[in-house]
Amino acid sequence: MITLYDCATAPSPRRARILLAEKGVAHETVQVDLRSGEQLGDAYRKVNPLCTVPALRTETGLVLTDNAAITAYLEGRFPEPPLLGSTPEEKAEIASWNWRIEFDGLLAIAEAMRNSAPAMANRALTGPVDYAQIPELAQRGLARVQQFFLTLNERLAERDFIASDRFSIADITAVVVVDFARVVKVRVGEQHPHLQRWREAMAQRASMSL
Ligand SMILES: N[C@@H](CCC(=O)N[C@@H](CS)C(=O)NCC(=O)O)C(=O)O
Repeated sequence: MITLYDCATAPSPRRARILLAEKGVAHETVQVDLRSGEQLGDAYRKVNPLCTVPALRTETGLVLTDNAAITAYLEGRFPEPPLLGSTPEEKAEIASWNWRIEFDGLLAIAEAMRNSAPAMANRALTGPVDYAQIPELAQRGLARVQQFFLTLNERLAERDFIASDRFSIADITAVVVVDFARVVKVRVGEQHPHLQRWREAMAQRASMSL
C-alpha cells in the first residue's frame, strides 16, 4: 500500500492529497503533528531526513520527499487523467505556472508567516537547521502575496484553468496556495472577480474538500 505522510492543517501535504484523489490512488495516511514538532523527531527523521511533509512511501519502500517527486512519480505510474500536460507545449506551460505559483505564491506566504509568527521564532525555514526570522522579509512577503492574487486574477480573466485549457497540477497548487493565504489575512475579494469565479468552479471537485 502507498503511504502518505501528511499533516491535515498544512498546505504542502494538501497538494499531494488532492493529487492522489484526482488520480484515484488508494493509499493510507500517517499524520505527522507539525505543531508539536514531530517532523523534527527521530522517528520521522528516519522517514524523511528533510523533516518536511508530504512524503510518500511506495509499495516497494521508495520514499519521495517532496511534491515535485510525488507528482512526477504518480503521473508516471497513473497517467490518467494527465495533470502535467500531454503535448510538449502544454507540459511547458503547466510547469511554468506551477513554478510561479510555488515561488510567487506559496513561498511568499511562507516568507510572510514564518518571519513574523512568534510560534515560528528560529523556524523561518523548514528543515533540520534553525534559522532566525527577518521581520523585513515578512513585510515583503505580504506585498508579494497581494501581488500574486492580482496576477492570478489577471491570468484567469478569459480562462477556466490556470495553465491549460483543462484541469492540471497548476490548478491544484493554486487552490492550495490561495486558500492558505488566509494565514496572512489575504483573501479572494471583489477586486479578484476572475479568481473568485475560478475558485468557485474548483470547489465543485470532490478533491478540493480534502
Ligand atoms: N518541498 C516541499 C516543501 C514541503 C514543506 O515546506 N512542508 C511544510 C508544511 S507545508 C513542512 O513540512 N514544515 C515543517 C516545519 O515547518 O518544520 C514540498 O513541496 O513537498
